[in-house]
Amino acid sequence: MLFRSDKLGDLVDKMDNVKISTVVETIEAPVKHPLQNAWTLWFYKNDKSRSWDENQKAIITVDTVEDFWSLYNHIEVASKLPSGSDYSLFKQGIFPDWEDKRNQSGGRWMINLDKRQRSQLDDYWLEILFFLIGEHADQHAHQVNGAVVNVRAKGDKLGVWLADSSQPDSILRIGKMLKERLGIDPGERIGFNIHAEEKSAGKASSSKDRKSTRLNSSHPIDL
Ligand code: MGP
Repeated sequence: MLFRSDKLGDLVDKMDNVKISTVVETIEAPVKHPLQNAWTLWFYKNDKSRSWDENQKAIITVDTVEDFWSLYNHIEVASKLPSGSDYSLFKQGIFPDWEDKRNQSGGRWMINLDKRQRSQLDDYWLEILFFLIGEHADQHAHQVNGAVVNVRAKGDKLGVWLADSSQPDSILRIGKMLKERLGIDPGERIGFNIHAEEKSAGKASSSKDRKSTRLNSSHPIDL
């Protein structure tokens, strides 16, 4: 009898353990919703003692909706970053510079904000992040490599980086989508800059000269 009740006791213990471990498993492995691509967040710290590339730091790569939100909720919003900082979100494996082999033939749509538009910066950036991770460029989504927000005292900038600047149709389509999503007035113009041109202009001239070069010739497409 004693033997039997011991056995029963063991069984009850075992079943209790089974229940507990099943519950723990359910809590530990909630279903996450995968993104079509994995995306890496980069932070650029404006440290004058380092080179531009050295100032780029990869923070984390996310590949689910839940991990994206957890990341977004844990980091400072762009408008609160020190001036001179950038956030970049790029497909995993792409360095956020003109030189990366997946960027070098591409360009970027630039949205330049007036100093007084600082209050809109975080909404614009979040909308762009949705555009990226939600693959909202549809059949042109393969063109979208990433996006950058430049926090600057002179006026913040948002750039959406595309892979191939020789595809005017998809560049225009993406530009139109961006204007619509951000609610940019159709009468307001945004410009597309080709990376290779920006890079060579940067090497050949001062910052002041570079601006006029861009305005005069490096906007093959304006919207
Ligand atoms: P920026 O950070 O894009 O704009 O470029 P900012 O700070 O508003 O300056 P402005 O010149 O547009 O008025 C600042 C500088 O960073 C550039 O002139 C380059 O020297 C360097 N830089 C920027 N980008 C995006 C790159 C890049 O992709 N590769 C390299 N090597 N340097 C870059």
